[in-house]
Amino acid sequence: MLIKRPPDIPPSEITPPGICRSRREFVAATLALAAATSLGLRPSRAGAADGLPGLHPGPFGTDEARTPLKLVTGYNNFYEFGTGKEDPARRAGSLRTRPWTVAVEGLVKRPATYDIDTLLKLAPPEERVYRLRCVEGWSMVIPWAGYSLAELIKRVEPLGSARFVEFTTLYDPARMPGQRSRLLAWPYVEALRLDEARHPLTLLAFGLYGEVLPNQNGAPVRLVVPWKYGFKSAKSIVRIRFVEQEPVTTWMRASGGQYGFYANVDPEGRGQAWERRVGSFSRRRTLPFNGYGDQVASLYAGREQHRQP
Ligand SMILES: Nc1nc2c(c(=O)[nH]1)N[C@H]1C(S)=C(S)[C@@H](COP(=O)(O)O)O[C@H]1N2
Ligand SMILES: [Mo]
Repeated sequence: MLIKRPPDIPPSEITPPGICRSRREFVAATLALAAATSLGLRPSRAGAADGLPGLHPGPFGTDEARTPLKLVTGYNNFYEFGTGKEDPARRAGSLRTRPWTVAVEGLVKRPATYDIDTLLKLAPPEERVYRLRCVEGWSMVIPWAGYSLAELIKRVEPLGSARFVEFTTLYDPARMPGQRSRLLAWPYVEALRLDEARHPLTLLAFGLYGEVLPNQNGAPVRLVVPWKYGFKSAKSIVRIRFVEQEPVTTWMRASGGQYGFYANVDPEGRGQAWERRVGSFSRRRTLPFNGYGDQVASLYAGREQHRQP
């Protein structure tokens, strides 16, 4: 993703650093992590997970090879802990995820502040193997654990005036060293249209590979929106707010039109035709909606995908 926008550079000139990075650099990083992985690969143990009792296989699975756990937890984007891919794994240990509350507020009949352990038990956890694709041109296949955000949405009963849902990450510069720089407008804010948020694919995730989420992957609770670029999947959420107006998200502020509000995975978009699975060397074509078009394309009927508003 982009780092900084000096005032004299228009947003259209900014390329995310991941795209600028040479192939050699990418391969070297992947190799180093893959070497670290060979001993540490753990299969998912559905149902046996500490802290995720009752985890059972959910819908929307894929048979594709899963990205090894060490890569899932060692190659991350979590700018609150730095911009390097290995920074979150090295630095996110300082994040304390208990006690933790998530305020659900705004245009709802039943606003509530949920303790994280109550939120975790709101619905039975499912294991969902999703592809997640970053605008930087890499992707992973990850067995997430959680339940559809729709389960929470129906409990708080949105008012008829609610059209968007905004997700806010923790603001804690003492523990999130990246927030001490003005790289982005902290806290990180992302948002979905209400129908996107309610779509059964949209996952409120508490774990991966059968275990509670590692801090670097957004503990204790994050979003996973698999048909959109990874940046829409906000980590370490403390607030979910239902609003009428389209929220201004962190990446909209930072990069203007390039990573717009809708920002669905779009192979027609600038430099987005190809991707590389982290841990593998071959490139593959990026699919529209990251391959979830059958489920979600109807949400965007009439909207031109490559002209992200
Ligand atoms: N709070 C917060 N959420 C975030 C980010 C971030 O920097 N801060 N990065 C996003 C981006 S660009 C991606 S690709 C995914 C990466 O998720 P992962 O590291 O678990 O694979 O998290 C997204 N969620
Ligand atoms: Mo990303």
